[in-house]
Amino acid sequence: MTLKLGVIGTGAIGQEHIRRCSKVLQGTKVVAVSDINIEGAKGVVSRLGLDAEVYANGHDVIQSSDVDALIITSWDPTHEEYTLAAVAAGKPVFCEKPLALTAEGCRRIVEAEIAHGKRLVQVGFMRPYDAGYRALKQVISNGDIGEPLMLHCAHRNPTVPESYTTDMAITSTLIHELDVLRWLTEDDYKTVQVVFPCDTKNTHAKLRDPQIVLFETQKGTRIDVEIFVNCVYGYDIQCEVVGETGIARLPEPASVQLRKEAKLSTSILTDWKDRFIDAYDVELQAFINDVTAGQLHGPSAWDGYAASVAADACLKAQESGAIEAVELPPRPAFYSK
Ligand code: NAI
Ligand code: ISE
Repeated sequence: MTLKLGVIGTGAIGQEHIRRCSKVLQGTKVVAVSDINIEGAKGVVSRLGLDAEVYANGHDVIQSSDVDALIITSWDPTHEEYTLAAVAAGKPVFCEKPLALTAEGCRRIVEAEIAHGKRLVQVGFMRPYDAGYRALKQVISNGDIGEPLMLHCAHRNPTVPESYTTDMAITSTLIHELDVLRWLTEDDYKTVQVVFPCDTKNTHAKLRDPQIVLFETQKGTRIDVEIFVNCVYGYDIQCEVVGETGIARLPEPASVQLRKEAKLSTSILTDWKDRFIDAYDVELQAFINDVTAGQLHGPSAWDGYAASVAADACLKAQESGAIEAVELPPRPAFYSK
């Protein structure tokens, strides 16, 4: 069976996902796309040589009888509306992060999915599919470093556009850590505080950069995450877990070591597309296989909601400067693993 996909949003990651679903992955093809920039969408279809219908309105893609499942890669504020429409149409949907802009928005999706009676939603949290994070989790769950006591993490982008604002450091960037660190430690957040070092001179008027986010988890682990989105030097994701008997670090991406001109060096990636290129392939192949087999297993609407509950507390902490509670209700049996 070939799963026929409709993709809404043909910008940076939309083009990447269309390419991988059309040229790399098995058992699927892209039959419909849409973007508010319709000329851009037509250009993508033509450049990739696809036989896909181009629609002016994303809802027409969802309703198309030719489309079996959806991929949503439009801007963050559009995710809730399109995901709810896909669930209402009874179609499986892979929605890029964040699932919605607020926990309340995610909750509406959770409730719609539960009312439908079967999982339809996978959130585009790709890091649990990354070989490095998987190896790190294995070390922790083997007990190789004892109980995790502290995590030191960093999420650095070389630069962001002027449209990127202080809150987006949480809702668009930290949201990856909010998901992957829950998954890694099998724990939930209890409190959060956000502190602002001196701003870099490379930031913009509407962005405090860098930021440090400090968590205490339910089990008492302390986590610090540096978010630095105008770090200039590269795209750099760090995660160090300090346990009772040792320290485990997320592996660096493979890169040739150079000995030259009295220097020992390795390159640092500069683009998120390259850093997690394999993880994106694996997450989407898993979505395609699971939809075809009739049962989703990847990051759920509940995971999207849990990350957004923490994100809302981070936003409050950005404003207050205080330690804020993260209050995640119990997970419904519908999402039990
Ligand atoms: P982008 O700005 O390059 O592309 C977004 C596209 O959505 C644009 O072409 C825009 O015209 C279109 N769009 C906006 N509103 C729309 C609407 N109502 N209907 C249809 N199309 C609409 O942005 P980018 O970087 O591709 O990000 C897209 C989404 O993917 C964002 O939600 C972002 O958070 C997420 N993302 C996830 C990444 C990951 O690592 N998982 C990496 C980059 C982005
Ligand atoms: C972007 O939307 C992503 O998801 C990237 O993975 C992240 O590094 C970046 O900060 C976000 O803006």
